[in-house]
Amino acid sequence: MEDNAKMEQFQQRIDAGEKIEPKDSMPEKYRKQLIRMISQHAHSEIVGMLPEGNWITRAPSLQRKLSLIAKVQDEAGHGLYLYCAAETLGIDRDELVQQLLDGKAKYSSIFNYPTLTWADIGVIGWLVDGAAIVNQTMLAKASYGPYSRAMIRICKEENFHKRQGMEIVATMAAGVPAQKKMAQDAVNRWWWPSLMMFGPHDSDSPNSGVLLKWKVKTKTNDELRQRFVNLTVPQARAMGLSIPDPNLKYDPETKNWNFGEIDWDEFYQVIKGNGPCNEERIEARRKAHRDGAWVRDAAAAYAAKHADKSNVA
Ligand code: BYC
Repeated sequence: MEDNAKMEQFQQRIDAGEKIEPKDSMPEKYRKQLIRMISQHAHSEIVGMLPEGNWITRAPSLQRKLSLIAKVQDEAGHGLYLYCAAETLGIDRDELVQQLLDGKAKYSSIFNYPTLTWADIGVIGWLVDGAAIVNQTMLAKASYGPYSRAMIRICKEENFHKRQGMEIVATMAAGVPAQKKMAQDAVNRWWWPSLMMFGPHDSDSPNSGVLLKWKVKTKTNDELRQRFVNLTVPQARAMGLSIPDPNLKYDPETKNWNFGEIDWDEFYQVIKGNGPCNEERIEARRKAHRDGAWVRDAAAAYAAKHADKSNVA
């Protein structure tokens, strides 16, 4: 589907707000961009289980443990829907997983930071899932049907995650001074990495142009980052926590909270694989893949046996 007339036809469908479905004709570049983005998103959900999973055995109460286990399981589910959505574009899940294990695939920078205290679990729910909701509510309107539909369900679950996180943070912020200090310390460490989740500035974002043209994205990285800041600053204030940015200032004219500059050197180092936990995260995925080999073998043997029986029938 590369000649001009077909490209024009495709653009008309996009402009008319139609959803593109797996068997529809689509430009090769559209297909490749979606595989890139959806697979990075799927990997993020799977790697994203690790920082929080690290605290399941140390949750401070049975109730906290139950909701954390449920949240981490939800992230696994999100990864699976997203690998399925990527597979509708003609790529095999095994190939995508292998790219992750080989260290060739990107996943969200945020998951390369360590979870040092229990407050980090609250702050991840509040800030990281909060940022994800802002981004994914936009993606629920993406032009590719399977991706947009996966986002609707994922956003519902992310809302629960954000609430459980905020409730942990609010409880600690209203607790004894040591708890409040722990909550503030977690906000100080996670604030800037959360802003990095939205990607580089629009002027430095090589993929945004084509993604906006094809309505995979309907808002830019900077627009979404600003929306997240505007939503989150009042929440922090309501909990008595401060945002670690001396340049944060409300502009009554634009109704935006203006904020300072992100450390882009840090961002690019993390996405190149040099963040504090990149190696540990990939090693944990490799170990899980090795440990799960017998399950894959058993499932394949069962499927082969079942296929033999249905052939006989
Ligand atoms: N981290 O041209 P740009 C969750 C890369 S998980 C790493 O602006 P684009 C959760 C980008 O890929 C939710 N890499 O790209 C789970 C590109 O590299 P390539 C995760 C980043 O695609 C468990 C290059 O930088 N959400 O909620 O237009 C527990 C240039 O960027 C990042 C998603 O995955 C980054 N932060 O925009 C708790 C959302 N930013 O591929 C919570 C889906 C940029 O050209 N993805 N890069 O080599 C998106 O919305 C978009 O892909 C992005 C980037 C906004 C991330």
